[in-house]
Amino acid sequence: MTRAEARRAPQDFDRVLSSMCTDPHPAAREAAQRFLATNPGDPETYPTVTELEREAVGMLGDVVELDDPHGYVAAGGTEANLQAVRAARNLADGDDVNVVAPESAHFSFQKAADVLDVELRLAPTDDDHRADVDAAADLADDDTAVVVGVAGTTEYGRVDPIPALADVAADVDASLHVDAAWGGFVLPFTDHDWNFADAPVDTMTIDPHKVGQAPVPAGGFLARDPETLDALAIATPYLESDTQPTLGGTRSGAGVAGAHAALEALWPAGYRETYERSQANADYLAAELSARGYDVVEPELPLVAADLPDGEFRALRDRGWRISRTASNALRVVCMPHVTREMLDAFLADIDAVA
Ligand code: 0PR
Repeated sequence: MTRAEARRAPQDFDRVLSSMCTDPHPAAREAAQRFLATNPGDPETYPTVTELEREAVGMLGDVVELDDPHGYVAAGGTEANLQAVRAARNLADGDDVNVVAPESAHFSFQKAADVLDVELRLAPTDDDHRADVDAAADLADDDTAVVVGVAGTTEYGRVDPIPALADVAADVDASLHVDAAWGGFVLPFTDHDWNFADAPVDTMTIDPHKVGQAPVPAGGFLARDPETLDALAIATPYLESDTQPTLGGTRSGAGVAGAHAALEALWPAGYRETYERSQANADYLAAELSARGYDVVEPELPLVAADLPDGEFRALRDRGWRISRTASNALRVVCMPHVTREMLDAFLADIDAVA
């Protein structure tokens, strides 16, 4: 490769340890390429991709144990979270609504609150980085439109007590949204209570473009009731279809076809295999870091957080490792599908070298 070519080549995943993006499944890559010029935002003109989207939503329903799912393939978790808040706001009585979420909720809820002009009330997390249910209950009131729980937090990979948060929501007649943007493709293979069968969840974010191994952009927005999508629908008079519930107008057919192909190839056996390998890698990294004397947050899902001195963090970045830190400055390593044992051994060898 010439230097000019190298400048235009996407970077590979050899040293990417903190990103929630990953190498797409080959079938998903191929499907995305074929559908690059299609627009699921205009279903009457692009019926093939529209049918793929319907099937993809159906398969997402299988992943989250929802028989008759309503939803669509969004641009990402940010859009899906925003749409969940928007639907809840539109369905709520009164105009002074608020959203109750744990402090660990992704920053997309800040964007949603800002765009939708609703108040975001953040409940503290407990010693193990999970939503504190009593604190959430204290914040919830008659103006609460939606209570949010996270199933697989961005920073620590924790699962909030979803059934207890459902009770908090029910007590104030609010809806319950679960953000499983990252966790949704690993949780089916664990014992956690997180999905539509485990609790009266109203809406969920689950992103094929993260652990789902679909190409970007492919987020997932799912709802139990059709009324949720109705609450988002806007009239589209000059299109052949009458209404549009999505936030985007023209949308990525590549994202839809890629998500469909990834789900078809990997659900459930491929995702299970990925989960088992990633979890084993996370457990291995956590044990190796502990053995070296670092303070490690036990990985409940395939995400390891550990205290690492600033100097070592910077030295590792200088060696090309793509790593990031939590708000409280811990190193976080997300064991995505592309993260192999060999990568982690190379990373540990570099930690030993810079320590
Ligand atoms: N919900 C959760 C739980 C998330 O972790 C994220 C993204 C979102 C929602 C928003 O999803 P979109 O980014 O698809 O809109 N979490 C990652 C993060 O903030 C996003 C990311 C992905 C960051 C790849 C860097 C990166 O290289 O860490």
